[in-house]
Amino acid sequence: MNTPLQQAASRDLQALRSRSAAELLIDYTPGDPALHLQLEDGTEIHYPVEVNGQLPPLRNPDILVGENDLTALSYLHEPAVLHNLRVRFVDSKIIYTYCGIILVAINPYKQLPIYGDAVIRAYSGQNMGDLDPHIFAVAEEAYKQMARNNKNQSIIVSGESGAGKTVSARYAMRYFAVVSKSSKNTQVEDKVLASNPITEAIGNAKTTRNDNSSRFGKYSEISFDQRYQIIGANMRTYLLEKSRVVFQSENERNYHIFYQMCACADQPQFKSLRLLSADKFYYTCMGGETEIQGVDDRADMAETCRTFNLLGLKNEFQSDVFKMVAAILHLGNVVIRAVGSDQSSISSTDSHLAVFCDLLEVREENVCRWLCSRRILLASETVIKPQPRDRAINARDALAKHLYSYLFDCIIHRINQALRVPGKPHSFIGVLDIYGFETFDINSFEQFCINYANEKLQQQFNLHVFKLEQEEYMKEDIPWTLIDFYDNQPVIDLIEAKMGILDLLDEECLFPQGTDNNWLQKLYNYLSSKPMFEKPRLSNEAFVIHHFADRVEYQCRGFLEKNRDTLYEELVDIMRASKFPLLAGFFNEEDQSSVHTTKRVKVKAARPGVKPANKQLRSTVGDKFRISLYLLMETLNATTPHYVRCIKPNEQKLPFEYDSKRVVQQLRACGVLETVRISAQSYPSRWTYIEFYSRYSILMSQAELRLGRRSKRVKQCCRGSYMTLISISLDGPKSSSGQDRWRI
Ligand code: AOV
Ligand code: MG
Repeated sequence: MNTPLQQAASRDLQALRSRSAAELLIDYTPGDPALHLQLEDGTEIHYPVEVNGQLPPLRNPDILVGENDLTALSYLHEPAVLHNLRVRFVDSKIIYTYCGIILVAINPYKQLPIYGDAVIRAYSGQNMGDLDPHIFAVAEEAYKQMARNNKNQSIIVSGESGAGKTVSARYAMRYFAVVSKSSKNTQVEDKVLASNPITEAIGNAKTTRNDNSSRFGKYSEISFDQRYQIIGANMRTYLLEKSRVVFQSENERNYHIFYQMCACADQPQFKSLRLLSADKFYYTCMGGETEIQGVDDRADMAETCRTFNLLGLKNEFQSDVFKMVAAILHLGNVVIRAVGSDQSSISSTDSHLAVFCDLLEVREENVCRWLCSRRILLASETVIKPQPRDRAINARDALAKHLYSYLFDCIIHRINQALRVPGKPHSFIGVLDIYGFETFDINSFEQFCINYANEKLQQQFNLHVFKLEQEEYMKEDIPWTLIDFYDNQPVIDLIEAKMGILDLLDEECLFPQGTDNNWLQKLYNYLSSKPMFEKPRLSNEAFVIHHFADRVEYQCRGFLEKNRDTLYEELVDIMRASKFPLLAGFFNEEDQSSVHTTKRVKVKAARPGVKPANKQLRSTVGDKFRISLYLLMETLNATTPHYVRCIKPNEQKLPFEYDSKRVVQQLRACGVLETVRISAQSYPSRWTYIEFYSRYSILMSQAELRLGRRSKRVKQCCRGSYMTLISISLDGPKSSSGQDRWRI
């Protein structure tokens, strides 16, 4: 129970925190049960120590402010971390800081001159702590550890949407390309780098959070030979946001490639595609603005083509790709009219339908017919049932989404072929760049999957950091008790365990009459008692999950359809009968294993006890995603991980603007503060005797100094000085971060 005094104290502490308490000055009279604190802005605060049982966040000595590793701070707490990052970022324009094993990267929203080849050469061969924190230092560390320990490595980049993950991943890959450049096989590094512009053209789009938001996850394995030179690469992609192909919210765009092509509509090689400007196509104009400030779609198209060529993807393949993209745009413009309340039709003179069928070499009357009706199999006969307009539009959009996602997988497959290494590579470094945790005004199945992926990554990180910490103690024979850490297993269970959200969703999808609302009712019935699940007070159409990063409300509408992701059989048959080999291949069962990376994964990864056998027959999107994440974790756990945490410093994308509230929220969410907490709970200071001696020798007595000069006695000397230090420190061996247990 909180007494009024305790409540007041906690209010004061809140006030301190919100006012950047790292800047507080302290004035303390021994024996007084309260501290009289004065903030840097002059405000005085009365802080009862006994009630809280601990000191408020104490200011670090000036010498430590701006320190390039947060765990080196004497007082490890949220305000100090926040303050230190701000001093570096705002005052010194330094975007990188270490936090133990993590590199914290704050998005500067400004081009910085710190990524040139000369900088890469400066980092090459250096130890991580020797130069300023940098993405290149992390890349170098991974490269060095691969060579030294002969072990595969991973660079795991995370952070919320727009924080800078894709940019960081690109720089890491460029680092490897530059340092491992061999004289004879120079093309391969360029090819590996060329995969980025293509995948971004087809898998990135403008969202309200990021003008170049990745709408798929990517794990790029860069392969090396025995001499640690790049010999190829392989990409694994994760769940592309398909719905974007047919729907974009206000101020958002479809995938860049659509706009790049529309911007080049007048070029001779695109003439036959009969493209219009992007504002004339339904699938590219519904978000409003079709252009992005500072982006030249026409120039980007040239870059896309250049990288296609660099990768050696043939002209015929390129024109097939463009044909498919254009066909999708035309399909979106096919007008479907309502005929009464339960039927629909397409005009036989619909020009877009004609172009669509012409490009894809499919029969126009068939497409026209089977978009607007369905075949129903009865016991003794087959009847054709006309479909109402909304169903016909759904069928059209489902076809567009399938075409695009097959095309996406196929391009990734071709890139992988172009980068394939003959035989098994000696070792690899994987760079993981996935979609960041996101929450919008309306969150649906896509956000649910994205946030689920982020939960899995967070757990991988927690376990790794925790494991490392314990290993460290064992190595030095230090007695330790289990430190508790935030474990997000309950949220993961809520999503993926038996009778969890995905399981119930799959079950509902099995019923032909299943609905989003029935499923939601089941969630309410089975999961309401779980602490991480919540039924919103004001809605019967949504559910809330308490994610590690934030609380997110998901609207249930559309979950079933997106999870089933089915296409009418009749339309599949039409596509399969096409004379256009690329298209026919997409719908040909045998070919799909080469196109669909996720499908191959399915059988291998079946986890006993998690999935009823009958679902093996027809896997849902959620189920495939769960399995692909499981495999990703397996891969990551078999490598040595290196973590980069990207931070978005403000919402407005302003250069070097630091919004403390937003930053602290992300630091908490991405595990930086958790790492700090683990460090603070255990041994906050990790110094060698020599380092301790150099810092505190100024406080030592002449006798101690004489002892210390003989290097063998440094240890003994430090022990003595430590006892002196404790007796003169403010409150003995206790610091605000708990017991100050020096490793001496
Ligand atoms: P994300 O990958 O983390 O978001 P990006 O890497 O696309 O975010 O970064 C967003 C934008 O921030 C970039 O387009 C750049 O304009 C800017 N930016 C990021 N890092 C830097 C840097 N080091 N230097 C200069 N500008 C930078 V998402 O993919 O939306 O989760 O799904
Ligand atoms: Mg990205």
